Amino acid sequence: MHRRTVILGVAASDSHAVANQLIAHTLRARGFQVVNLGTCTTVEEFAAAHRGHPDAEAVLIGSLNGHAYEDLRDLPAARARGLLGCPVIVGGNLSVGSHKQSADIERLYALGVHRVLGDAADLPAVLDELAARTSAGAA
Ligand code: B12
Repeated sequence: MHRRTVILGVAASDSHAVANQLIAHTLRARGFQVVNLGTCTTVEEFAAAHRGHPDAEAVLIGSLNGHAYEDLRDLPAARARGLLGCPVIVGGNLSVGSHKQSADIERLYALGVHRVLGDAADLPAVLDELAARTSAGAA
C-alpha cells in the first residue's frame, strides 16, 4: 500500500522543538510517514532528505524565532539546481516582532515557498488539497 510521505523540520537557525514534535505525532497518527529532521535544519539538509525520499508530497518547515526568510534564502538556488521539486510549506511565527505585515509573508512566497500557514492544524487539509491537485494533473 502506498504510504503518504512528508519531510518535516525546523529552519536552520531555530531550536524550537515543541510544534515540530506535535506535527510529527499528528501526521503519523493520520497514517503519514514523517521524515522528521528536527530543529536547525538547513535548506541543503531538506534537499538531501528529499533526494532520499523523492516520493515525498511536501517539505514542511517550521520557524518560530522570526528568521524564516533568512533561513530559507538558499531555497531559490536549490531549486535552480533541480533540488526540492515538491511543494514547500512554511509555518509558525515567521518574522521578528508581534506586529506582522503581509510583506513578511510575501517575501517568503518570493523565495518559492508554496504555502505559508500560521497554524499547523491546517496542514492535513492543505496536504490533501495539494495531493488532489497533483493526481488531477497526472490524470
Ligand atoms: C518554549 C520557547 C522557547 C524554548 C524552546 C524549547 C524547545 N526545545 O522547543 C527556548 C527557551 C529554548 C526558546 C529559545 C528562544 N526563543 Co522562544 N519561545 C518559546 C515559547 C514560550 C513557546 C514556543 C512553543 O513551544 N509553543 C508551543 C507550540 C505548539 O506552538 P507554536 O510554536 O506557536 O506553534 C504553532 C504555530 O506557530 C504553528 N507552527 C509552528 N511550527 C509550524 C510548522 C509548520 C510546518 C506549520 C504549518 C505550522 C507551524 O502551528 C502551531 C500550532 O498552532 C514562545 C512564546 C509563545 N508563547 O509562543 C517563544 C518564542 C517563539 N521564542 C522567541 C525567541 C525570540 C526566542 C529566542 C531568540 C530567545 C533568545 N533571545 O535567546 C531563542 C531562539 C533560539 C533559536 N535559536 O531558535 C520569540 C520569537 C519572537 C518572534 N518571532 O518575533 C517567542 C514568540 C517569544 C516572544 N514572545 O518573544 N524559546
